[in-house]
Amino acid sequence: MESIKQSNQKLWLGFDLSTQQLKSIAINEELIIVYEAFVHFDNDLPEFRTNGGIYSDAKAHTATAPVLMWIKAIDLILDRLRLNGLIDFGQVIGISGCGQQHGSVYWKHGSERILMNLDPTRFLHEQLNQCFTIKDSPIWIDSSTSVECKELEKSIGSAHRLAQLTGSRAYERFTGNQISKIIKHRYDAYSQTERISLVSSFLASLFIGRYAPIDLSDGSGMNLLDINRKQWSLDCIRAVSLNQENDLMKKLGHEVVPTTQLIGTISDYFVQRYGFDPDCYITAFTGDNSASLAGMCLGSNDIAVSLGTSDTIFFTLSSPKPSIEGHILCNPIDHNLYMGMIVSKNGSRTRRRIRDDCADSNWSKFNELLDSVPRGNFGNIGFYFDFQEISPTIIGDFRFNYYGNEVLNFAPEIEIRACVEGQFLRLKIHTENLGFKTDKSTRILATGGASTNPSIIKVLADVFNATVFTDSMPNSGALGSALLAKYSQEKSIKSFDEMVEKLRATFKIAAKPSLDANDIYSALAVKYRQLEDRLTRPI
Ligand code: ADP
Ligand code: XUL
Repeated sequence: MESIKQSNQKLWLGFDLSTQQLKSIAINEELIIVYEAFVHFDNDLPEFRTNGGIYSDAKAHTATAPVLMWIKAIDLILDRLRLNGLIDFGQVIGISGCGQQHGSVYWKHGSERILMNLDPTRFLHEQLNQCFTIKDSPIWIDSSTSVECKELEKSIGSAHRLAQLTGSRAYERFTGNQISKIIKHRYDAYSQTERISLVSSFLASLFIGRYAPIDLSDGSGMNLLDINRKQWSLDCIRAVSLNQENDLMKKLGHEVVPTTQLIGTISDYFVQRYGFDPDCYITAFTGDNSASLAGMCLGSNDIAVSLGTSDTIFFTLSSPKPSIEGHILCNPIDHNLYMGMIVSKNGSRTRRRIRDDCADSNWSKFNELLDSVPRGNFGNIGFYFDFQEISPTIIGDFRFNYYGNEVLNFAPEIEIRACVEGQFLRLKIHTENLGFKTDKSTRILATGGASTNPSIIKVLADVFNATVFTDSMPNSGALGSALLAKYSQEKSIKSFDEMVEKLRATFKIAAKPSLDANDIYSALAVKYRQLEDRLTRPI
């Protein structure tokens, strides 16, 4: 990162409102990152008392985050960018952003008027604190809507038909099912709602000073969008709204826009308060994984592995085959393409819990112990699910020895390796189930907090038997958003690929698979599948 202030430079800003923090980066015309800032929710906004940015109730399977915390984070990050004096907001040509997928924000009637008339001398959070009918937004970790999922699948015909239509079978965290639960259990709040935003379109709304449309790529994570016709599916909207489809359609905003669409210029609030140019344009905001697809400059044979709060795998697809496992989303860059995605809820947070339990809360010690056990972990396999996993739908810890017998404990070093190997074996198996085959040319591009950890990355290379590349800048969501902001207005560039060609070369080899990796992990994958089947089999 270069932090030298230059006069006359053009900048593009990207934001990422993720689970644990808000991140922002600025790139210049050469796509060099010239500034970045973070607001970590637990540490920087302790008054909200979140744990990892969320409130969760394991018994009720709910997970939420306070909307006002997200708004305070915007106030804070812009002040940090301004007070540091390194960035001249007047140089910003365009802005885009992304957010954790699936989460929903419920704006009270009259809020758009408030958004349009914000007083630049006051903080956003002071002026917007009465704007939400639901103060704690349901987020992607929530898995409390199993009943609504069954109802939606039944109403559309089957899980498979819903997947054909929307790209995914019904998932608890998908916004349509969350909205359905709110209609049933909090109808008062729902009826006072003027607009429902995704986390991404909520953030965009703050920047344009009115309600922002949902984009096609993040919209694909709602079980409400017809991904073939690229418009809302009336059948799904009717099903989740209990036949009040016109009302819900209005609340969602009728229009769903391509991800690279310009949705307006920056609100006067930011012009007056921070000195943005009134012509600074805003490109539609999207989901964090869609923005990461752009930020990682993914080639057609590549797989991106994001090791953030969730572990997520995604790749570009030209002929999608929606199935009841994994997800198909509209592609954020090229609207003729799609993207495939597999998500595991128990990613970094679970590794951190195992680190705290087994390695004195220290990543170096965690790595030392991980490296001290040979590949394959002597045949021991572990499943660690702090949150109910998406697939398989299991919660809790399960440990099996070489003979496949369940045991209560592992030694710390075995526990650590079992956790990391198990997480990556699950991703590998589920990626294969979606029809993706890794071959010799496959590159794994790793990003997210844990991608900076060499021992974890080595296990990733071994389990997938492919070379892992990382970027020196692991915030691919915010970077992708800044790139999409630039691309959306770039008239002289033929393709996104052409624009980011230089960046692609900056990815560095982080780990190569060992010669024996294929043999070891092919055998272990067979065992893992059998144990997973055993755990999910009804008793
Ligand atoms: P998100 O975008 O989902 O908020 P990040 O991509 O920023 O998440 O990653 C944050 C996670 O990365 C944290 O849960 C943290 O435990 C993990 N992390 C940070 N440093 C390391 C490390 N050296 N080794 C493994 N995991 C790490
Ligand atoms: C994707 C998903 C997560 C969140 C994390 O389906 O649920 O990856 O987007 O921010």
